Amino acid sequence: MSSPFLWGTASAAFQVEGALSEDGRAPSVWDVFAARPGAIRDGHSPAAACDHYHRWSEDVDLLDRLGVNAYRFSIAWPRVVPRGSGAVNKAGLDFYDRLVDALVERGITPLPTLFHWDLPQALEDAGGWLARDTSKAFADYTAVVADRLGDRVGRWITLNEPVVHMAYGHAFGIHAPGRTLDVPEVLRVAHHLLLAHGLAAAELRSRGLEALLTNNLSPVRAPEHATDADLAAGAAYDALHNRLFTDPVLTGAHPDLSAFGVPEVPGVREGDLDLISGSVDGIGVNYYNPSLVLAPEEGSGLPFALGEITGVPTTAFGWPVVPEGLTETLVGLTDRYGSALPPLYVTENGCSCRDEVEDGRVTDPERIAYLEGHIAAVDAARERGADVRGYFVWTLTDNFEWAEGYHQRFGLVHVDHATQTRTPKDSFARYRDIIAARTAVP
Ligand code: PNW
Repeated sequence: MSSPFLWGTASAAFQVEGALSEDGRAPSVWDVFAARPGAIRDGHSPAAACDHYHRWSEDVDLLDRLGVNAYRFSIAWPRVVPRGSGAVNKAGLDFYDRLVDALVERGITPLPTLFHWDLPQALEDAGGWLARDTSKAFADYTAVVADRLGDRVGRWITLNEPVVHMAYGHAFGIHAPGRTLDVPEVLRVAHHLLLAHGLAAAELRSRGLEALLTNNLSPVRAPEHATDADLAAGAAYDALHNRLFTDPVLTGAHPDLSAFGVPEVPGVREGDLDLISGSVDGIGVNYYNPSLVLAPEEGSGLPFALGEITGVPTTAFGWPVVPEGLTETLVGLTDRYGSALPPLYVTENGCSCRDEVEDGRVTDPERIAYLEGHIAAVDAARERGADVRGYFVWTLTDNFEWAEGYHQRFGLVHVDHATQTRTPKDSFARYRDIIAARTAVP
């Protein structure tokens, strides 16, 4: 029997858990970054988030009511190995053990992500992703978690969106750890993330487990009447955003990064690319929107500039709504990588809306339209030959949206952050009905 298509929702530890200093958890780079004045919009604090650490059972009940057969969540490295390497914190592992048991009991397949940006601060202090040792520490932490949960969890995501962590966290400084490195050092970070993935995948596979890598992908759009310079900028952006963390794992080579003025990626040692090559049993695709890429202004320091996609609806975040871009992404991967491409999973897709509770109800027609459009886009991609095995809505509950704090509400469930009251939105019922219709036994 082939395994069923996975219908789920996705979340991340730091965005929902709270309880940042409970049961032996140590600070992550996000705890420290969020405390910097000005780092988070309106100074919102991640301390409580959705209090999922205490309310996880209520959240699993919500998943049960939604009727999903899968749930993507992330494991907080600083809960399990508080200093990043060395001593293991049993209480941290126990938390995820209980969560996995509760999911499995309800027939919900757990899909954990091992790194969703919350690096233990102790590792950051020792060099963070600029240090090769961090990759090794990640593999050791992976082994610890896999040994504990591998009897119930068969499929794992190593890293979430390494390109966003690299660019926002290490080049632009708008995400933790808030660094603004120059291009070669940013690419060194990229290599250590890829190496971490490769080493962790080897740990998982040696235990008979599957390793997936989740990337944020955004198809490149050129402006009308594009010049050669615009097209060259588009190719440079595509190499950096879409291929830097995909080509090495599928083809064993880096994309052409010559536009960035770096002859080769720093830190790559003999054997590294062999380890990274072919290290995935699935590719996770997080899709939000396409990117309009233009030639840069003189002296901008980057070989591309980003424009604004007009003529389509936008989300509360200002992101353009373009469902066809998801079809294009999934079919594009299929065409580009051919037989080297493993199964695909849409591991995040969703939108933030201006959601307010009125008389106990949250009406979110924009989210319903967004989800219907993007699920149809997945169908279209499958009809065109893309081997898509699952779809996960970002996200179950409104949560801590990184530098935006609680301002962006991506949830199917509204959260009143003052009281932690959860109220399923209209989109929750719509997604429940879509899943029910599609998983009904004839
Ligand atoms: C993803 N962009 O982040 C993350 O995986 C989630 O943790 C996050 O909550 C979600 O998408 C919504 O933002 C992104 O600017 C951050 O293209 C930035 C971008 C895309 C995704």
